[in-house]
Amino acid sequence: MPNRKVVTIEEFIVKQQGGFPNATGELSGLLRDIGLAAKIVNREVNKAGLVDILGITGTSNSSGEEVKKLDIFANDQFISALRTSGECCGLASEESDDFVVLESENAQNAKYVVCIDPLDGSSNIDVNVSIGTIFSIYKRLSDPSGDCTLDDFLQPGRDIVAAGYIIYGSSTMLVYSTGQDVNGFTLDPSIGEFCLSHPAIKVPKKGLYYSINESYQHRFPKAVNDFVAYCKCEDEKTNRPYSARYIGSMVADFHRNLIKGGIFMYPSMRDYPNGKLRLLFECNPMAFIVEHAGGVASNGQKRVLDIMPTELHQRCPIFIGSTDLVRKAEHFIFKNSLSLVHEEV
Ligand code: AFP
Repeated sequence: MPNRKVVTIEEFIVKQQGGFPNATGELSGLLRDIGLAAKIVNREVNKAGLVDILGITGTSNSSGEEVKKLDIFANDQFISALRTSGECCGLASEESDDFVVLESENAQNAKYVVCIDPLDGSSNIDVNVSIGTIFSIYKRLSDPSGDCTLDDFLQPGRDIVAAGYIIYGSSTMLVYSTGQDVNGFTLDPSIGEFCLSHPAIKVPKKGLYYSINESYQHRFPKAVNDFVAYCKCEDEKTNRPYSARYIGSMVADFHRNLIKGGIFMYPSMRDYPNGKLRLLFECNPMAFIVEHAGGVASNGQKRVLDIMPTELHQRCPIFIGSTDLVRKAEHFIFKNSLSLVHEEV
């Protein structure tokens, strides 16, 4: 067996930083702190069935959804890691209505803000299905002598400095990009380190999986149903039908499609014109990752990373993954909008 040198995430971050002579090490420190908090959350996720951390707190998050204890634990861990890190002056979490100004002495003058979904897919916790954490880092726009402001968080995704996710699955992985390659690190529990396992991930241009919650079929726009019907159609030349895979944890569905090729969709629906997923906490970070892996993220009409956010908990329809599949979905949407115009004439 080839004896490959193990590269830990710490070593990798330091090495990457070496490529930027003007780097101050703040971003590297921030990424290391996120990695550390992820290890602590992973430890609790792994023993979720054993300790009294599993269960519902009885409260709801800002989107009115049930909050589980582990969500709160993860939220607290990431806030506390970022508060002590000194590289981040504020954080917006999917679990909180408003952003948090980190007021510790360390955090003063820090130049970054972080958006985080501390535990995505939490309805899967109780049943031992993969869940994840999603994060993105932006440079603050406000004057560093004062507190961070809402505008620091309401930046388009194209201005993300680094983004990534942690998947707590059959193994735990941290995948991130600082705007170059996308690299994946698997947690080796025997040494407690994330080790480089998936260097320079590239999403296959064509994919064989489609992921959508088809139970909402009657609420989807016609174009989405037409595209799903296309995915199911027999066609030898394009390897159809594509296989349906839907876990209900965006991180897990996205991760599979990133590695194997496929499309994940959460479209607009009747009564939910912007779908369910949040632009800042779920769509933008994943769009940043997929683009740097050679894929595409669209809201059906335009690039997700070009959407200008107007509020923290804004939602956004999403079609994300392999380029050919996302472009095909966009084509169905475009075609349908044309036929609607014709019908109106
Ligand atoms: P929860 O965190 O409430 O389980 O939501 C997970 C999620 O935001 C995303 O990870 C899934 O892809 C999506 O919602 C699943 O939503 P549906 O249950 O409506 O399909």
